[in-house]
Amino acid sequence: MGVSNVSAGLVCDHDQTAAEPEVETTIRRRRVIRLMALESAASTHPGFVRAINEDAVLDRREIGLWAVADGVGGAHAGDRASQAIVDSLAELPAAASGPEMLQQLQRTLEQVNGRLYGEALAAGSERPIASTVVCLLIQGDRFFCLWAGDSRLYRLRDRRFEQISRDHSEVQSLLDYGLITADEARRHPRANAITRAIGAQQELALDCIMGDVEPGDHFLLCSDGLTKVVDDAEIALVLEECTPAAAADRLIGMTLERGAPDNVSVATVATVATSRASC
Ligand SMILES: [Mn+2]
Repeated sequence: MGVSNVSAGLVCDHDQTAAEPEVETTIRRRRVIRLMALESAASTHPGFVRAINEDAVLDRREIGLWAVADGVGGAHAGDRASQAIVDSLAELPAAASGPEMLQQLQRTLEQVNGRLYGEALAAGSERPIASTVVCLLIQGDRFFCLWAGDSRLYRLRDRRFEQISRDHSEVQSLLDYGLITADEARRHPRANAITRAIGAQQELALDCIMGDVEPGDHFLLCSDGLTKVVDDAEIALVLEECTPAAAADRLIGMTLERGAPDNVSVATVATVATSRASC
């Protein structure tokens, strides 16, 4: 179990807004290049209750792309859907810029959506061939999160642990309306009911959040198999104390120790400052 990428990959970004004082005092303002190494790991496990693993994970540190997909449905529809997503993302070429990469990513997910939707339609199946997906794209000092469904992206920064994505689920809607508490949401009988997924509808509606990346950030992508049994405070502590590879193993391990009622997947990404250079 576990695929890990722990060697340093360099992300080079020309950042003209965050010039350091010694750079500004030179006659010709120089561009500051922020060098960050990315460390990452990904792991998935079927758990102890489900017969097959309908989750799939992707770790492409070399192009700054990670994904977790959680297949919906049974009769091998779920695992086919999540695997189709990850297989398509595995072939995504590196693009010249972050926005271009994001566009390619979106297009790829739309294509998979169309394919899976069409397949279920052609088979006359009432059940969709569908899967959630959460993607993290890191390009320079920006990140983009693209998702559909309830697989999540979290970030730990300066000891602040934050859920970046927002679930597309029935319980999230109940939470938004203040009808249930966060604790009730976790134990809700409709906790598995998602409102968006790749392949579920003809038109795909993805959500996207972008933000800055700072050295020392830890990101976690995960399926609900983790968050059903490990709470936020425990996850935050693991990310704070462990390297991405150790954190991925530890989070899967904690889930297994607690009976792993669902398939569980994690991808962990940390940014480490290497140096600042100018040119
Ligand atoms: Mn799940």
